[in-house]
Amino acid sequence: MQSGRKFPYGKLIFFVTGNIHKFNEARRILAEHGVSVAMLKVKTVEIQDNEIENIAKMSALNAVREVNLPLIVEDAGLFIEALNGFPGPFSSYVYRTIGLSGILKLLDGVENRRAQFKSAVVFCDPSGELRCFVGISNGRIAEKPRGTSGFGFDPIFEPEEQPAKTFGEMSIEEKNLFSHRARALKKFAEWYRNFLGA
Ligand code: ITT
Repeated sequence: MQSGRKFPYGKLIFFVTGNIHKFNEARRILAEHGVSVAMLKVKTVEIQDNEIENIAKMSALNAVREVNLPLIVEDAGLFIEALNGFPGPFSSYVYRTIGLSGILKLLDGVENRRAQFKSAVVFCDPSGELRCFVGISNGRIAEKPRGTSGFGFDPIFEPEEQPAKTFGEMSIEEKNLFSHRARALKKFAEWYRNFLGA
């Protein structure tokens, strides 16, 4: 094992996010894979890029520079096929501005409602290790919002594995069975346990 890989925290990772819903989803999925997680709020400037992987990488590098701890950052977005991938990397801004009703209006009368949630989880540590794990959830945009669980676009996204329900109608455990974030975090956890010599 190389030096710098043995952290005094065991299989603990810091998750830099301001989104408690993301953190709660991550806590459960990572626990299932033997990794503990602590939420860390670090004020970093989020760059704009067409690729969420690049946004997450820059945020992770900046955060490590600030706190000098092994950490993960996640960037996620909703990519709607009929809108050529919009809102994609601008999902957070679009959610805050036009919201669910704005997206539904853009899709009014549109037959193709295929969409994809994508998550990029980036690990970075003070030794300079940088890894990116991507997870995808395919599904469709519902005609109307349903459910009050979760956050963001959850009430209008029906995953293809469980099309009768939106993410907004699911518990965290159920959403984690199909979600982009859970898939990316599972890949991260498997790699991280190995990295730490589990
Ligand atoms: P961070 O502090 O981790 O950056 P954030 O909420 O700003 O939290 P993102 O920058 O990754 O997160 O923004 C992605 C946006 O995409 C988010 O605000 C939601 O509107 C939407 N989104 C991402 N993942 C989602 C999910 O699992 N369910 C619903 N909406 C999601």
